[in-house]
Amino acid sequence: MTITITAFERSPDGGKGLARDTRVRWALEEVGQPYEVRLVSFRAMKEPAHLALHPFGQIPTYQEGALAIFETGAIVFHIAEHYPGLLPQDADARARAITWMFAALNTVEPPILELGNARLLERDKPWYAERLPLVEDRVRGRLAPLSTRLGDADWLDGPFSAGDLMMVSVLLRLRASGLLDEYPNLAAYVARGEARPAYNRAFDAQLAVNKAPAG
Ligand SMILES: N[C@@H](CCC(=O)N[C@@H](CS)C(=O)NCC(=O)O)C(=O)O
Repeated sequence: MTITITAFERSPDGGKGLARDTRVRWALEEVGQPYEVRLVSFRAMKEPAHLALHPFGQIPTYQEGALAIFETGAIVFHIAEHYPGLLPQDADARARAITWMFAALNTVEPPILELGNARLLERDKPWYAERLPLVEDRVRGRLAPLSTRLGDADWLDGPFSAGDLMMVSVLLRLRASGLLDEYPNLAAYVARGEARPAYNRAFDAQLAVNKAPAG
């Protein structure tokens, strides 16, 4: 069955790979599943046809036969459950890998998004300079324990899993802030993720969309 995902017609990051279709592309590349991409404009994302797929009018979505789902956590979990390569066979190890997916999305990503929003949307506010260090410290509050837990391991719990895919994807959003470099083992962890051939294929595919002449 053909897998179709949606992605921005033009990503606001210009192809840096931070739009969330990259995580889904990466998961599909890791498990070796071909997929098609339907590009959507910001306007189309808010129209009924897309809202039927994604109630919040966002990307990515995922369709496979009669199935239509949204939310990158649910999509990557679905891929990992249905195709081998992203979750261990052992039930306990599998539960721990899933735990890391949730930790990435639910515990680590929120303060990172808050920082991104502050840097992008609040720069002109009179309280920006005063607030920024507070927001950065909330990110450090997640990075420090993550760094301690990772230690000198390559991945969070044994072999690379969907948990690492999600955690690396979330941490990549920090690059512009410089905060990641305060934790050399996390910076190396992210670099290991980025060095995976599947990540590179996913990154190149989204870049090709964003570098294509506007049409
Ligand atoms: N929690 C959602 C977040 C989806 C999301 O924020 N998508 C962004 C692109 S990365 C989007 O569509 N933004 C446009 C908008 O919200 O109007 C997920 O993980 O899929």
